[in-house]
Amino acid sequence: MSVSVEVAGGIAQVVIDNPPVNALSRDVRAGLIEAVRTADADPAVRAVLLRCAGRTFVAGADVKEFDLPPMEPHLPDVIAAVEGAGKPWLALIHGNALGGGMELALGCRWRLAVAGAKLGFPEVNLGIIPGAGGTVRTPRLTGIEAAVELVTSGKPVTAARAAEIGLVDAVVDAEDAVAAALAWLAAALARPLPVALSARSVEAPDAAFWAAAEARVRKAARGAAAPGEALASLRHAAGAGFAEAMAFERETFLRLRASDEAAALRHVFHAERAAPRPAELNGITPRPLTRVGVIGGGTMGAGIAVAMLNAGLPVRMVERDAEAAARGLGNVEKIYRETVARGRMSEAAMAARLADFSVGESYEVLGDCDLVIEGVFEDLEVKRAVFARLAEVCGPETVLATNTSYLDPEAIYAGLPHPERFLGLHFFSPAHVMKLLEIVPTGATAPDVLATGFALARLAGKMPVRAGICDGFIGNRILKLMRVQAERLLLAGSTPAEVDAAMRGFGMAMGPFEAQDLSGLDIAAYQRQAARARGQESFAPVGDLLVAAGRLGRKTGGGWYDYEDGKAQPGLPLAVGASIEAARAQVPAKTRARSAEEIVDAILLPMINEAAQIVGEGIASSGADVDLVKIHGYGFPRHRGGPVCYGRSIGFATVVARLEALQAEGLAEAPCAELRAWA
Ligand code: 3H9
Repeated sequence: MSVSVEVAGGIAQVVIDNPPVNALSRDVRAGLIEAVRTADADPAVRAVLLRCAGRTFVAGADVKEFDLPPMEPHLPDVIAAVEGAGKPWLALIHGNALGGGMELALGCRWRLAVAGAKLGFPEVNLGIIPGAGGTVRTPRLTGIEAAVELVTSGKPVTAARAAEIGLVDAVVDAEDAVAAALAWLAAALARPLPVALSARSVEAPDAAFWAAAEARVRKAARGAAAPGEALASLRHAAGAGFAEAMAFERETFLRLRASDEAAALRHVFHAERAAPRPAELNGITPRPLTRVGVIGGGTMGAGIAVAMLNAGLPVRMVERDAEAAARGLGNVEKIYRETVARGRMSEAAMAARLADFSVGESYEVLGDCDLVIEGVFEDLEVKRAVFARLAEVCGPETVLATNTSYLDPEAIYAGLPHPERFLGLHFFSPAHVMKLLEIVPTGATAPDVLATGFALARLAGKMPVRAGICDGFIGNRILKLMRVQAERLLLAGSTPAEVDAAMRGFGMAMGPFEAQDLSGLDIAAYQRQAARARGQESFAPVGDLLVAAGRLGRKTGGGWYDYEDGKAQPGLPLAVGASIEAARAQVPAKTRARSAEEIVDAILLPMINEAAQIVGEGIASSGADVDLVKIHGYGFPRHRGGPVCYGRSIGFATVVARLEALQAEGLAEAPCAELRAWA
């Protein structure tokens, strides 16, 4: 039984026990209805304490049921039964009270949060809105302002904040929380019963409040629909009676549940939970991780060092000389100082992290590290020299990792001893912030070494994705293609501003040209140069001309755009226009104006094709893995589910047909065999 009732001292303790997170599956909902009946029918019961077994209170509706038709009893009815019960209910919240879990707590007359608990409405992260009174009861408890923030952001609040905004009545200590709750309940029963939330009203704010809220929510949503729908439901709830507001919310919830956005976000939800524990590593014990070495203290090395320190792993950094070591220390300290300045860390916490950090020039100190990550300049010979030195000072049990983004890890470690302990760990800049970690085994990497890469990711809160070896692995290979498509569009008549606006309209964090201006055009140019030196083609006729003219992006005051006081200026810079014309003379193409939708197609459909090719070659284990890479490393809009999920939503057969049309225009390659198979 996932819901049990035990009566003692006049209190019925209703306990939900549905591991792993006490989700409100059909069984639990039925059990709660039964518990209401049991408690109401027992004359010995004065009140009910609702709590959960295991590590958390209810984490929400059961996501596994979302692809099935709604099943009775429906959650709104269950919560109505709790709220309307003859005996008053108190919810004791530990761990998380999320979504439907929070709504269930709102059906109770009182709520207590255990210190450390998180409470909120993450529904918008799943492309839906609360469907069991979250948008209706919350404003009746906290007022509309706090409710808008909670429900439209999807971000949970701490127990302390929940008490501040009135979401819970009090916070209790984790130690002996049940006894504390029983004592609190005894005192509460001596006072008048609070009015049920369904019987309360909301103070309706004025139109200016809603206009400001709408603008804020639209901006943060980056094209996702659910946050705006949640706001509309809250607005309705503030103006309408309880029953009407509930009906409006439910109708919106059911409509959104069936939307492409919700399907995409559920896909991401499941992919994110599967990625850190790939089935191929079941039963394989990772090597221990107690101390990490980092070679190189530049932007990448310092970011990796901070990511490791934040994961609780002491770090020894090695640089080539005293001056570089001092710079490495400076870079690490700078990251922490900025974190403290933003109020995200205390001085004491910074000092504690830095106490675990040392930097020097000698490789000998790395002898007792379990893992050493190389983050030096992207040059094969430089990297090979680092690993030759590491192989001398580290025993065979030490895992050695390269953070290369384009070089072949096999070539980096070729001929060095114990190749089974070597792999690629591709972090993304800034490494202490970005979640994505591409884990790149070579043909020789041992399973427990690969498992260590995944264990490290879990420890550091990274999103690990296994990638095979090819130019750019998964993420940069698709990025390169996206840039090619963006330049093809320029030759075919679009402007950088049109391309960027279309891609932002799709939901990308940035357009391809503004992103290059931010990172610096020289970085991609260097990679193109290296690729050409390896005999590969690298198409960037306009980008090459801009780099040759010294237009490297924001840092030189101009790249694809001109900048003044850090702001991109409107209009096509003369130099860019001239470069496009010059490139068109070399690579003739028919020019015409294109709609935003056509631009998005010309960029995204080839990306989907490349993703299919990557899966077909075995470079990625699944389309879902490609999606995680693009979402967590490249600003792909989460609510579109990643390129493969997006392709599935429009239909792979449609993708093939539209790609063939682009191919006929000279704007794309032919659809690959894998994509045709998907179609
Ligand atoms: C909702 O409530 C709608 C209502 O308003 C309306 C209804 C009418 N269902 O994340 P973890 C599984 S929408 C089923 O690794 P953590 C998860 O798949 C819902 N299963 O743990 C995994 O399974 P496995 C709103 C769920 O400690 C295991 O639990 N709620 C659900 O890092 C552990 O998960 C949310 O969106 C679920 N709802 O984090 C909350 N949640 O071990 C989503 C998790 O087999 N959940 N599982 O792979 C979370 O945010 C995190 O899971 C949580 C724990 C913070 C709770």
